[in-house]
Parts: sequence; C-alpha cells; structure tokens
Amino acid sequence: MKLHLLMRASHARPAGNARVTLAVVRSAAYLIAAGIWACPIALAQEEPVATFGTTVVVPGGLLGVIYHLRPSAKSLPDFEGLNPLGVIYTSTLNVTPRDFREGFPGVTNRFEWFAIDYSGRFWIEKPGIYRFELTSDDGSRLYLDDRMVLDNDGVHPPETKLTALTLEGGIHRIRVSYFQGPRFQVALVLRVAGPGEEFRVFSTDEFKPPSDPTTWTYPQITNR
Ligand SMILES: [Ca+2]
Repeated sequence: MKLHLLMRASHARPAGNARVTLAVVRSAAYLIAAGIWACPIALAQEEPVATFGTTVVVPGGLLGVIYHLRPSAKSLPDFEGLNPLGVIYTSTLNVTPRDFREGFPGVTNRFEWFAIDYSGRFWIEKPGIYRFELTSDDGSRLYLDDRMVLDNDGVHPPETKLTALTLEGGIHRIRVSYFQGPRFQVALVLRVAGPGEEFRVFSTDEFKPPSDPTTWTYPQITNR
C-alpha cells in the first residue's frame, strides 16, 4: 500500500523531475526492506507464512509455531521432534484456496514444505452441538480439548472435512495442525456453526469469555 501510494505521488509530480521520482522509489524500496528486516530472524530468512498470521501478538488469539519439513513429506510431522523456527499470531484461520505463490509475499525460496501448529483457547457461552469445518491444502487436523476431532491430513488439493460435537459451556482448548507440502496451492480455513447457527469463519474474538470473571456462567470449569 505504501509503495502504491508513493508511486501515485510520483506520477503527480511535474514531468521531467526524474531525481525526485527516483528518490520516492528509493524511499518505497527502503520501507519494504525495513519491513522485512523488522521480522524475527527466523521468519526473515524465508518468510513463508505472512498469510497465515502476523508477528504482532493477538491477545487471546491462536499462536502458530512454524516448522520446516523435509521435502517429500506426505503427512503432518511429529512436532515434538522438530525445531520451531518462529511464531505467528492470528484470530482466524481463513486462507482460502489460492496459488501457492500468493501466500508468500516478499522474496522467498520456501513456498513448500512447512508446517504450522496453532493452539489457543476459546469460550463457549452457549453450550450445545457445534459443527466444525476444516478446509486445507495440504494436510490439517483439528483437536479440541486435546482430542482429535477432524483428520484432514495428507497431501491433497483443497479438501473439506466436517464434524459435529457437543461442547460444554466455559473454556476449551483448540489446536489446528497444518502443513503445506508441494505446490501448487495452499489453503487453511476453519469454520464453525453453533446451535441453530449458520457457518462462519471461526474467530477467537467471537469466542471470548466476558471480561469480568464474576459474571462467567461457567466458573466451575475455567481451569481447563
Ligand atoms: Ca499444496
């Protein structure tokens, strides 16, 4: 956006003022470079995951831990045996199916063979049957309260899995494990529909407890 605005500004200048235009372009390039350098070192090296979250902490959101995979991986890794390369934050998983190159802004040599293990907590105010829908390219799994409830693992084009389960009121743990194997597409979308509700993208912002704990409807199970 900054580059776009600056380039527009340069066009608005009188024709022939090449020195000013060059300075503007240099400024834009500097801003982009500064943005890249502002990233944590682990991310700046290959920058594979901007679409999947941000390096800015999202309070109460999902924390995604990034890993690289060996080429030819066919399924989600055993994360315990891998070294994390960095973390990102997000309140939603809404990477709709897209060309694998679109998800990775900036110069990178890593479009493939990485995994992100997201985890967080969410609050159910209205207990009942919840449907979850997980779309991914390549593999993914959804865990609720440490139990795998959706298995969408494997190397495959964008594919959607659906489940329905009963959730008690109060705090729950959520984990979504994801990996991108080979090109040519990436996708990761988690959607939810509560009792009598339509599907929409799951957001930790929507499933937060009331800010005053004394008003919580389910204080007895907040130690999950
Ligand atoms: Ca893929």
